[in-house]
Amino acid sequence: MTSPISTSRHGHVLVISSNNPPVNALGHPVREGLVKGIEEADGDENIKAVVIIGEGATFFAGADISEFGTPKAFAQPMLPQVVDIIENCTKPVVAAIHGTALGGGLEVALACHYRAAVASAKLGVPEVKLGLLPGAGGTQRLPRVAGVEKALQMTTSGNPIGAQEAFEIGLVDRMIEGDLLQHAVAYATEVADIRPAPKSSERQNKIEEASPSVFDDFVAANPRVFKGFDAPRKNLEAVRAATQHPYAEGVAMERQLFMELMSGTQAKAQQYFFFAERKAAKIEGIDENVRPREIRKVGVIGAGTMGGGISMNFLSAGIPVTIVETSQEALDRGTGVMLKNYQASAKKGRFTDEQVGHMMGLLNPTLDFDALADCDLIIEAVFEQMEIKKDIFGRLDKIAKPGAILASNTSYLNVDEIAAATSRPQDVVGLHFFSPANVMKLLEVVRGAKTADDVLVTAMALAKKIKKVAVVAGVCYGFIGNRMLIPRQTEATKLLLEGATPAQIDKVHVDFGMPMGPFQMADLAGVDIGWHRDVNRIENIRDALCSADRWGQKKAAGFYDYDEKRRPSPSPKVQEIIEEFRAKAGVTAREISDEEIIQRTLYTMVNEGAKILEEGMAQRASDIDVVWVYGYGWPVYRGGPMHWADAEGVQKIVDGLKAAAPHMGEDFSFSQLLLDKAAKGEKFTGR
Ligand code: 3H9
Repeated sequence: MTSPISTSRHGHVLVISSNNPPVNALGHPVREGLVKGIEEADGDENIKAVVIIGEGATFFAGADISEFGTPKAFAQPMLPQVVDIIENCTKPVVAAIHGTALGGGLEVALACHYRAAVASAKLGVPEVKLGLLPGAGGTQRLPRVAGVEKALQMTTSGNPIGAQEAFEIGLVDRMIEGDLLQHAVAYATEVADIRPAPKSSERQNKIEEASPSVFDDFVAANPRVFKGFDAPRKNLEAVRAATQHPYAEGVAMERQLFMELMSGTQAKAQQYFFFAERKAAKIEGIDENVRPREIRKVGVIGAGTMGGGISMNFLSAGIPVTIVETSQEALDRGTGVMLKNYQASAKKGRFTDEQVGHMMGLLNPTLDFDALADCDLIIEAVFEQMEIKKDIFGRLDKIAKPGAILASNTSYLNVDEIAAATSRPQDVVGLHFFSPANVMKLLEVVRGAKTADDVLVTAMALAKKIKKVAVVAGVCYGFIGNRMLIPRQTEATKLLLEGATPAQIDKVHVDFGMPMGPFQMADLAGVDIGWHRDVNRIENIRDALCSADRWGQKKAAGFYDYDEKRRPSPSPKVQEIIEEFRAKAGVTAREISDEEIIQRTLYTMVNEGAKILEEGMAQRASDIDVVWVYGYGWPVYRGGPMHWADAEGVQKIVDGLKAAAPHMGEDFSFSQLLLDKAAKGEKFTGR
């Protein structure tokens, strides 16, 4: 097999190039080739300096994650050795960075004596997002070069910084304009005679400058970074080791902490999720030659919270949007909210005022439905009622240009029925955005029975362009995410009658790692969603809350009472309502264990996920996990409901459901797939 690493001579400079598409990951052949390249430079007296550069889109984007957990990860030379060999090269080595220098890639760059980068390059250590820490000297070299506080930020957040910022803090030594290779060779020639070549591992000044309280201050200022996750804390410990121990000891401690993380369940879940997210973009059964339709202009119907948020995604990506409303007042309110949201982001430094002006300039607000005629994609985001949606799609059918994609943002309704209101069901698709639509990363792409392949391919490509993570779902009530909420909500509400409190149930969910529990979520979203005041029936606790004006946070009263700062407290009134219903149903309250809450609210979700799979409503189990992590805040360190079920043991889920089944009655039925997996000892997600 030919090596991905090649060398070439440019005068007295040896250029070591890596060609390992798509991201120049540092798999075994790359590591081996890098060492050979350095040996070639060391052994040749005509060579005075070295440049390491990546071909294609990027410098090294990190270790090869697909090697983790396989013997290849341990094949010699391993990355910690490679970086030491680079740093100990007898000739100065320049890293020539474009694209991304991430993780092991930045560690390679840190081992080089000089770093040159083009302005568009990004540098970072995203290992924490994989449940890890930089394990090839990164936690020891980065604070020495970039400073302790910056190293803490970078390692615990995993977010990269731009080359200009890296230059300002000394992580990049030279900014390059024009041809990277040519300038890097010139730079290497310039520094060829400087001895000793500067070694990151020997720098001490930034370590000595650091305030002794930097670690405590950082933890106090960033409590959310550490909540639930193992890796941020260990990243911090490794950086702390750099400030307290000589380099070699620090590296040994880094290794120890790295191995601890690598053998834990969180790293497994987070690495699984990295690939799950990328797999979600792939649509089964569609020829890879199918090309997306061109989307130059988008139409949005409805300027409410959803319509406005959806529009912002396209404006932010530079795509013009025509937004249609039925009254000037609603239109003005909607565009006003969009502007306010952009201005709030500008205040946080995410946009300049000029960019905000440009994005709002791409918006065409109008009351004229016919103005949608020249749009390539039209997204309906109006009231969730089938008759209204059908009417809109019927009208769209008459005015939309041929080939335009007609999308509904429905969260529950039947996309095939909506499509049947047109003469072109092949152009109709569901695009289910999550609220707030300008923030939430998830997009469920609902594939109707007749949706054309190129419409789906367009939706997936567009999702990437507007920085969403898209998952394909089939047509069923609630698609993937909301469908799985139904058993959770049903059982949570029944548990109230049986003796649990909203606070107890929510606490179990928050302790599990969810951002909020079912009742906190109901209060936030609005207890009154789907409740009709005019139908004056009080059949359940929710109806009773609504008719008592307890609609959730917006009324300062829902399942909880809220003070003026929106802080919740248990509500005696709600307790009264629960007890009334309990008495009516002739139920005697009993002690509910946290275990039972998990069985009835989380295990039932897994069971519903299995039904979704067996009905073919999701392409793969990992897609369900992507929906729940990005749409509902399932803790990524547990991988998503299906990966979590695998980690718990599918048999344990089945046993728990069997134990809880007498309380669940007719609301519950087993997924055959779940039972089969348990019987065969199989997993849903394979890892
Ligand atoms: C590390 O370095 C540990 C060390 O500290 C210590 C070791 C001792 N490996 O995301 P994309 C694949 S940990 C293997 O769609 P983009 C990816 O699966 C590593 N494969 O592209 C996909 O495959 P497919 C630290 C990788 O342009 C394809 O490449 N580094 C890796 O949107 C394209 O990926 C990271 O965590 C990898 N490292 O974004 C960086 N990276 O086509 C992880 C990507 O079959 N990577 N693939 O689906 C990224 O953040 C993004 O991929 C990147 C490009 C920003 C680079």
